[in-house]
Amino acid sequence: MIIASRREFLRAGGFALAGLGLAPDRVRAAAARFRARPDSPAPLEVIAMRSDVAGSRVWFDPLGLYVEPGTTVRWIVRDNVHTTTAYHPGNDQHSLRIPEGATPWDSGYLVNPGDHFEVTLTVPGVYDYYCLPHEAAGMVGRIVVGEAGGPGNQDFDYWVGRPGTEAWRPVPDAARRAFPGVERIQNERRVHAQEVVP
Ligand SMILES: [Cu+2]
Repeated sequence: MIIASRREFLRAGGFALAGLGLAPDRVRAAAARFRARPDSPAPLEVIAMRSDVAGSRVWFDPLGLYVEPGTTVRWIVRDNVHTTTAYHPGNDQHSLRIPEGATPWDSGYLVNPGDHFEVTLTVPGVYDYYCLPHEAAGMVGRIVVGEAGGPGNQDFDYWVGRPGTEAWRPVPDAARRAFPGVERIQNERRVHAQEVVP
């Protein structure tokens, strides 16, 4: 017995569609959409973007996360207005704290509860990111993808004095204090911000 691969099934489906009189370009478009769906969906992790009612305390939850390479991470607004923005010189001269060769991201402002933004992280290493309006308040997060390594695994000032980094901005003090350690993330997989005791 021959088990047809998805591609063969698709080809057969394409002929069937052509037989129904659909224009060839419509068939190609339909085939492309079908191919774009992965055989098994990428694993998905969700990070909530949080705030207390007064807006005086803001945080990512979890703020530390371990994932396997190829995982899609989705940030979703629960309260207040936020961004998720990678530490990368392309993002307003922030220092580089994602792996070399990884694509930086910037969600832009996510303003309504339920607004969300996704990236799929394939390059192993440590990824640090911040919320644009709340970085100075310590709203930052860290994701470890597979093996820890890269600039995000180094101390915050590793780049100081290196040629080409003159315009880079140092990580604010409150953000430095907020990042969970890489080893802790590897051990616990999900690190949550400390609960506020009223
Ligand atoms: Cu924020």
